[in-house]
Amino acid sequence: MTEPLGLPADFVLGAATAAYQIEGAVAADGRGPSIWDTFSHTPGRILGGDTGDTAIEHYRRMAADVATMAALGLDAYRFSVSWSRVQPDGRGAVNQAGLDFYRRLVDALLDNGIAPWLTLYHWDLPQALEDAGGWPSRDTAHRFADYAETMHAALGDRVRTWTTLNEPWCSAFLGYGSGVHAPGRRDGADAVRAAHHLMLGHGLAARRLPGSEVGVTLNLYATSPAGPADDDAVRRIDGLQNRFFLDPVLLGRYPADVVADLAGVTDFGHVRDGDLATIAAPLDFLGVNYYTRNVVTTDGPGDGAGHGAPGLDVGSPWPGSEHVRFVRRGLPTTAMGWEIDAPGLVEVLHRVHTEYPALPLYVTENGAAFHDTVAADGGVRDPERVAYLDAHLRACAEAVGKGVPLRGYFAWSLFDNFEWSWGYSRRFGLVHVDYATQRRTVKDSGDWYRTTIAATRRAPGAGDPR
Ligand code: PNW
Repeated sequence: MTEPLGLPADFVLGAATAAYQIEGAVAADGRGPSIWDTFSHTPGRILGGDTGDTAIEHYRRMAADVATMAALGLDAYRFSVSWSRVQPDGRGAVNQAGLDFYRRLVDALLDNGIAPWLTLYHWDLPQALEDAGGWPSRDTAHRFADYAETMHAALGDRVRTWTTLNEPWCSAFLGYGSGVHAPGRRDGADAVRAAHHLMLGHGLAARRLPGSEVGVTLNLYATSPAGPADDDAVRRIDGLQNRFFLDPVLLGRYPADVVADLAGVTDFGHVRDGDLATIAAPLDFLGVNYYTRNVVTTDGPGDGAGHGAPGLDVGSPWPGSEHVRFVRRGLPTTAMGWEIDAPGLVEVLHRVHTEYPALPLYVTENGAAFHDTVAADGGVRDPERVAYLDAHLRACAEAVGKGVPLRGYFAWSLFDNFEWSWGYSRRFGLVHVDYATQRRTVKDSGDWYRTTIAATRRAPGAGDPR
């Protein structure tokens, strides 16, 4: 029997996906194009020329996929809504057929005792809104709030937990700064404006989801100096990656040092009176996505951490701090090249809890890519992923033991899927997908997760239910 990991018995254990990475069916039932359709169809943007046109056909296979979730015993499933399925142009009338898909999904989850965790925005902006200026344009924040209200009117009675944005750092700095993500623009000032309007959209949307549990998900990194002279490098990268979002959302202000670092990039003229109060809307939880630690230097070799797949032409996502290098320490890595550093998760959770107002926390993504294959006996042996998940769930238990109000964990990802600029070349799933046949096979890690969930429920004295 799998050892319980020391997690509280009521700790939420789920898994996550995102619409563009799994749904396919990009032209079905009136869906409009998103920036990821345009981007993935632009030559040179995605490794191998892959697109999300078919992905893992979740749109068509939803019922069977929910059955897989039930077989794993998931408490909760974190998914995102494709905005352009619901509002093909990002504004105006609702496309009922698109909305119905999410209604059916939510009903199927509830029928199986799985809590639906709905993310409104996981990077797939309707193309029509990008054509009107995209996230650097203030109007996009208002369109997002309208869309949030539309979704809430439709599903607010059945979905309790709502996340506005997934990883606004990626949307802003990879989408508009380095260009490694859609829409592939490369301008530091646009990236900073995009970040502001994403957060503004979050704050405007939060107040239009009454009666629900509302949060936002940030991708946070532990950040360490490569050497004794690298405190400034840490300050800069922690500033742009972590504090540039944590401070506005939780404290209602931008970090002054980061604003100063960006002096040559933008004068923040896009920030209006009252915006920061809007952005700091009261929240019910913060979602933390954690994958690795950034080790940084300003006086040694390293890479620019453009975060692109190899061979793709991308810029820097670190405006004003392009001179900082990212260093590898020689630790074991995943297939993304990301060093495995579970203590960094404890560090991040503890830091958020101690430096910001107390708030329930959830790890809304954590996981690892490896090059999994189906063995002759039909199974998928992925002991490295089991070890990764085990170490990070133990880190969660350690954080809980330190008094961090961490309430749950979502593995990234439930299924192998379209890994953005890496296409289908990197597999994060607990469930393997054979892309030629769409056959799903639960990996050893999926079996391990199932037994871990069951053991956590049973564990005597695993913690007092709250
Ligand atoms: C997150 N980076 O993406 C996303 O939320 C998922 O959709 C994605 O599949 C998963 O992590 C694995 O990559 C990230 O370069 C992509 O810093 C890139 C970065 C961080 C997160």
